[in-house]
Amino acid sequence: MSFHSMWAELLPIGRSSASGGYRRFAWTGADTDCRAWFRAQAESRGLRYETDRNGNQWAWLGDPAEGDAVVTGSHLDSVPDGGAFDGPLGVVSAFAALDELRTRGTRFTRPLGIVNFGDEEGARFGLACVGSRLTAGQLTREQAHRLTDGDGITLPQAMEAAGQDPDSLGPDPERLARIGAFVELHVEQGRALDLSGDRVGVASAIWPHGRWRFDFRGEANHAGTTRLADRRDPMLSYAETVLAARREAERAGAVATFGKIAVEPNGVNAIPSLVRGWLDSRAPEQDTLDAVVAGIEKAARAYAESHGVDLEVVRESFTPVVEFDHALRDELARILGQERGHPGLRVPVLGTGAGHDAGILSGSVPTAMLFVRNPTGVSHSPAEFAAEDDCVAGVLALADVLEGLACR
Ligand code: HGY
Ligand code: MN
Ligand code: MN
Repeated sequence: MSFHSMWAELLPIGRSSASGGYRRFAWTGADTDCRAWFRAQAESRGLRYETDRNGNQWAWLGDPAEGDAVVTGSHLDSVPDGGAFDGPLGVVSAFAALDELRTRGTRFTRPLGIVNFGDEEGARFGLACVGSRLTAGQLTREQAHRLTDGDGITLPQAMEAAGQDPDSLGPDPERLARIGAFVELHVEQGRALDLSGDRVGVASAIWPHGRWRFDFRGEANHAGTTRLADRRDPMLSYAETVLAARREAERAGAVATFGKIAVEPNGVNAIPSLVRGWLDSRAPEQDTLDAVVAGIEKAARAYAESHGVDLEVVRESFTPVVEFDHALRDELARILGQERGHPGLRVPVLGTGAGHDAGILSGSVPTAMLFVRNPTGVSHSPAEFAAEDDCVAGVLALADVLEGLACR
């Protein structure tokens, strides 16, 4: 099983010595190193390698022009100080599953593709799933060109610096038309499998979710000499809004997180002029999510007004609810049950609040996901973990699924 050696090779790339977490942000040096790793894995297996117009990487066994390809893969980029498994587990498992099928002597009757979608986490430019959204036509070149990182570097500038042409960005319907099924394996970002005692599960749906930027503008002033009554302090409105977000989410059975903040001028002895906070909110249903975000915004406006602060709210990223293809979902469950000699084996089918490239592609291509057990459920953290025997079980499950789909 090649999983262990590939994993060991990829592990050090983009890892922060301070936190032990990863900083594999789009179009940075760490991303370039991950991309070089992907290309080396593809070419060492004699696969046809290509980078598409949106910077996604593809490795092909057979000719995709034949159509009805089975594709698997995920992403290699991370959130700030993210874990080792979110994304990379799906890419490493894809190559390891191919190796397993070659060991079995499997004959493929459909083209097989392995993909690394670029910039899934949106950690640098703020929008999730940039590579897959562009390919699926859910993000235009013009919108992508407007993306800017925290240092004021635009996406085109970052892409050019990494040797990728930003003017080629755009929808790729021809590529998607050649895909008959996309299956993404991913570490579970929750504990459902740990609680059920299963190593692998099949995804049912992804909650609707989005990102909103709250800009609280007040009046910069001296922290030591300005009377409290004379202040227009945006930090107060921000703080009250963070607590309101928690209340609204709890009340609705949703989740809401202010995990990122930017303060100007960000001085210890200066009342801020601007406090910019980013809200991530998700809920099982669309109307619940709408109500939660509306409730948070309403509270924020009341707080801002009470402090003489201006507020602008901008929706920066949004993904509607994803119901994975039922036929493909059930086919995966059948294959996984049958392969284990128990046709009636109940394979866990679970929903998730985490977004994925598979969710973006599900509007264009029959799509499914496999989850691998995460004993703590922790993700987007250096503590993210999956046991090696569970990872190997995931590889074998993916191999069974690919064999069932691509070797009819
Ligand atoms: O935010 C998410 O759910 C995913 O990790 N991009
Ligand atoms: Mn993630
Ligand atoms: Mn992910």
